[in-house]
Amino acid sequence: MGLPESREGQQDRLPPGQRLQRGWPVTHYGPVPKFKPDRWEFRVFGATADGDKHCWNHEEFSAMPYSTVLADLHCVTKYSMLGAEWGGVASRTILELAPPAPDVTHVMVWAEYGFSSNLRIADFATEQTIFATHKGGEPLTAEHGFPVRLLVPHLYAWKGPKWVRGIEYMTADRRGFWEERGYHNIGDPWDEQRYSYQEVPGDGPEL
Ligand SMILES: Nc1nc2c(c(=O)[nH]1)N[C@H]1C(S)=C(S)[C@@H](COP(=O)(O)O)O[C@H]1N2
Ligand SMILES: [Mo]
Repeated sequence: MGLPESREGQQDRLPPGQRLQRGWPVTHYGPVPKFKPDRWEFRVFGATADGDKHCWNHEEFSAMPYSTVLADLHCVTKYSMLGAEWGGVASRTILELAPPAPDVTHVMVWAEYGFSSNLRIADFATEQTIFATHKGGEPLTAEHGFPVRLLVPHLYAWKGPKWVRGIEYMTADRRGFWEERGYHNIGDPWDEQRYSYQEVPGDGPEL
């Protein structure tokens, strides 16, 4: 009989050391922030092409072009969720609306309570990278990152902050929250880049 049709082909989409997760667990550090629509804004700052900061309030952000992607989520604690449909604003849309200066190499993604994660600009700019507001056509719930969370499907999921508030364009790399606390600076699940002690020179700034 083999695997049910829906699970066929899923095994080779699982990075090494990961197992399939049924359902959708909640994983994060710290409390779930309360969404305050009148105080919320999405901010692009740092080394922008025009030197200005770009801000959108929640209404403006919600009116941005809406994209969907089918994407996997790999948690470094070894579970993976495959093939969910995520909807929201593509990172490429943000890159077009608020372009980085030519010498930008990295992006820091900032979330509520100062949570952050750093990405190489090329990892940020993939077609699959999305500031998700919806999953499976439904708005995200508070614990999964409402109103906006990032998804970078080709990297471990801590690289996708929930409750995102903006991005900072950087001309040199800097470690984000988990990257300063023992997790790998790049975080490629296919290479099992889980912990910072696995880094080789060039993977990230000195710890
Ligand atoms: N703000 C914030 N975002 C976060 C985290 C966190 O601690 N804080 N944890 C990350 C980790 S480790 C994972 S696996 C995913 C889990 O997303 P989920 O709770 O929607 O499944 O969120 C990521 N985003
Ligand atoms: Mo995770």
